[in-house]
Amino acid sequence: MSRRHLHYRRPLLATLAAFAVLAGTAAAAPAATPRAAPVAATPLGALDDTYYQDALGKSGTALKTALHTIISSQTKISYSQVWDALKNTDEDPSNPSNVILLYSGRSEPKSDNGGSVGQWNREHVWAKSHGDFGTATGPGTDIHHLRPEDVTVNSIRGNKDFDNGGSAVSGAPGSYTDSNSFEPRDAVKGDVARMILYMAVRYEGDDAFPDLEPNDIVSNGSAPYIGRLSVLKAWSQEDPPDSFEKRRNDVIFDKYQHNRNPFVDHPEWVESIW
Ligand SMILES: [Ca+2]
Ligand SMILES: [Ca+2]
Repeated sequence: MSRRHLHYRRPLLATLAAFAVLAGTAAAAPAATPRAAPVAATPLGALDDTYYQDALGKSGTALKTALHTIISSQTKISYSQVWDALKNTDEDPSNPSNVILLYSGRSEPKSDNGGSVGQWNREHVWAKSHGDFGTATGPGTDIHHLRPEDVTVNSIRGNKDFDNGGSAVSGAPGSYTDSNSFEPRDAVKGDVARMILYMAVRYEGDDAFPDLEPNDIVSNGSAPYIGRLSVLKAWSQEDPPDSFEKRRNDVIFDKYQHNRNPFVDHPEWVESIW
């Protein structure tokens, strides 16, 4: 029995599933440790046997297609409901009155949301102009890629693609930007990559919204693409999912959208698809 199996009460089915997974090839990632406002983390083995059962054993396009079907089954929330959801998903584990701002890394009172300088607002990590999906219920309200951010820093990131390099960003230590790209601080580089790649799999053009895809350029403008894929893949490797990111995925799954970011659960699927 690996150590992670000692941390959680498991339903019988999940316990049985764990043996199947241990006998198989699934990577046994360490389970997330619930922090503030804990949710019962779902053991990866149980997820593999249930949520991901139609994806296991697949790779490349077949894996992407299977994951698209799985994660497209979801509850959708409105743009106004996003405020309250982010106050839970991005809660500061050291201070339940605050949220952590994605690029700034600052702990900011939950109540200080709004549009004024010094407040936090709703950052679309997949910039909403890339595909021009706006804030109608859909990709523009999908909290898998919506994060609290300082109003001014959010504006500096704007709709830039992601890439390494540039000048230091005031108010976001460790972040850099130039005329056409933005580099987030190291601690969230992988988070950003996995959010972008979630969006690419979730939105395939079979609903009222565009087919979002990563590519390897910057200056994508309003095209439904975000770059640079080679950099995002490196970021995902350099910054694997931590307990904050895993808890966030669990909270979205348990309380809001009831779908998951597969790349938080199985980061190795990034390389399998791209
Ligand atoms: Ca991270
Ligand atoms: Ca897509």
